[in-house]
Amino acid sequence: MNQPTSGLRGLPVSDIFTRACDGDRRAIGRVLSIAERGGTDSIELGELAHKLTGNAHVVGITGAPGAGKSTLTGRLAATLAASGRRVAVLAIDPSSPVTGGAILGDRIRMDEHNYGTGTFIRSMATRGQGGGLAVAVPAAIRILDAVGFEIVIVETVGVGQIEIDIAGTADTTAIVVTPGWGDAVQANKAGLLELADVFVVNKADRPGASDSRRDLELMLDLSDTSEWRPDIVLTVGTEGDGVDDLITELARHRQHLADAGQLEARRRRRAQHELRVRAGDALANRLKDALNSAEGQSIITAMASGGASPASSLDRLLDELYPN
Ligand SMILES: Nc1nc2c(ncn2[C@@H]2O[C@H](COP(=O)(O)OP(=O)(O)OP(=O)(O)O)[C@@H](O)[C@H]2O)c(=O)[nH]1
Ligand SMILES: [Mg+2]
Repeated sequence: MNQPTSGLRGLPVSDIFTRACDGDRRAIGRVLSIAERGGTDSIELGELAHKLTGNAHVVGITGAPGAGKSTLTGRLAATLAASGRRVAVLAIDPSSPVTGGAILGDRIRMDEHNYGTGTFIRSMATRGQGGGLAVAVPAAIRILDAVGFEIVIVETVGVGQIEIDIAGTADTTAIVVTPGWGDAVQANKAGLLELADVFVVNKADRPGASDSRRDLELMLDLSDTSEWRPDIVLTVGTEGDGVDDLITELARHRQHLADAGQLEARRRRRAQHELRVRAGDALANRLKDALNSAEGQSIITAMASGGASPASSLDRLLDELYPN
């Protein structure tokens, strides 16, 4: 527990990873930082981790700001941990830099909720180069899976395409709404309803929770639920009411995925999304180099002066990008 950070300093990546697999929290934190930073260490880490993945149940918790996602995630994690499950939480902050107030605020708030001793919590923010969260989140999930967490909960605010993409690549996605018609409608507009495997009406201690349930049932009646009909769970995050029902529902969905052969399909979707983002990064870097090269500059000059057509300039540029 109180192992000094210096205990890891200078250790090869493979040793830190081994310690992480043994449950050393500092080592887990360190391997996540290595993955986030990118570079050669992260490539080595990726080679070690990927072979050990495929066991964790990845649960996305998403919904409007202030819906009670963190409170609920805390309860969920603590309850799972109390029953002996190894749980990790990735709390994604979409906008603020890593040093920003929101991250710190969330972290303190989460600690206050006492996630239980079996829980590992990590906040992540949009930053760095390239694909940012779209690359960093799957990488972190893979590591948490590899080091032996059975359940990885990813909390995102359900606004913005990146967050929605992240939520959509979980094995099981829970959409959190609060009482009142507006929330469900907003969630619908944001494209969140299609992603839902479980609906949570949190703050069910407030008036209107049963109306929200009815609204959601009506929306579900209008959509295709032949494969799976999401259940609607009422919770009071602050009290823990309904959390056991939510756990049951998450497990039921996971079982459905396994029975229907869908676990594989979801993982393929996650891999495809991540590959697309990574490829986009790699190609963009290559293109930048090609345009900055002497040949690239000459292609630009020729096209700008009217000496070469756009199509022939593109051909030349592609030759520069992919010499055969
Ligand atoms: N009355 C009531 N309040 C709740 C409930 N769950 C959470 N809250 C309160 O709602 C507020 C927001 O809760 P958070 O858990 O921070 O919500 P969040 O969705 O994580 O918020 P962001 O991460 O900022 O989007 C806090 O003041 C909570 O105490 C609930 O079931 N009932
Ligand atoms: Mg939160």
